[in-house]
Amino acid sequence: MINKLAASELVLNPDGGVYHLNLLPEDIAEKIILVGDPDRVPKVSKYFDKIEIKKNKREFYTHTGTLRGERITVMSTGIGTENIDIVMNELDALVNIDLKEKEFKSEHKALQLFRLGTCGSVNPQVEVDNMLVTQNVVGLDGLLHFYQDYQFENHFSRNFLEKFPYERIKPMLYFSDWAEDISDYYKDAKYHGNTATFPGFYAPQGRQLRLKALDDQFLETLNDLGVTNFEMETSAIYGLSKLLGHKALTVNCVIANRRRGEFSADHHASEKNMIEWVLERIIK
Ligand code: R1P
Ligand code: URA
Repeated sequence: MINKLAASELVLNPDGGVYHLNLLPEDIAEKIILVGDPDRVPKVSKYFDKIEIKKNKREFYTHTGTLRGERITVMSTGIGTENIDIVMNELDALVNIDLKEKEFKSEHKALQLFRLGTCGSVNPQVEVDNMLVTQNVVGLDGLLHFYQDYQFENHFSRNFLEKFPYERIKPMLYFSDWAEDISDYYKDAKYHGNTATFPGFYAPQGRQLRLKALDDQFLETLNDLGVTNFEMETSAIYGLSKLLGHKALTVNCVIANRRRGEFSADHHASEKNMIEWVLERIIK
């Protein structure tokens, strides 16, 4: 007997589309660019030959069109891994669940997901206004603790977990083996690194305005464990992609050098560079 997903579990809109993303299966391409900031969506889609679909709900803005004749989607995720939980599950539902029958499809479809984000570096040598491709990611956000079957191990993760000193934080580590498969495309990125993803921008990333953070040496400690940069989405993108059978790669533009206290003088220009650099490589 086939179990159908209940209306409370796979929530759909009156038009049959997925609840938060407000999209139908035909609204997305297999190649999807994920950006945090909704304002970054038109900055990407302006390079498309044409835009066929524009839809939005809350912070999730989607444009689908063609670039050099190939179908492509750009979507904003807003800030944080809790939004990525929604984005990944609903994107997967669009391709791997029959939304009318509310049943899993027998054939699996793998999406290609590219996060184009911004980040802060914690390695003093990683300079602002350059791009960094994420090889390994340390999830300090906690999302993947709620899923089963999440153990991803490699040399970096074993070393990190052995030496991580903060008992009250439970790291989860992931890596993109796809990043290795397609590294030829990205080998000219200035930096390849190990990203840490956090559930906040201030104390979680060691920033102290009026409140003290956990440890004054937080940035140095994580950098000593091999972390190059901080942001707020990649752990969930890499972890859930692995579990759901999708391919994912994060390219972040470094807009802050935390160890030197520097912020990009023109992060819009760096963002534009990154968009053009990635679009050239995604679709030849
Ligand atoms: C914080 O300012 C936001 O910027 C970074 C962080 O991951 C977080 O989402 O990425 P985006 O520029 O893609 O939003
Ligand atoms: N995004 C982050 O999450 N942290 C930074 O320092 C810069 C961008």
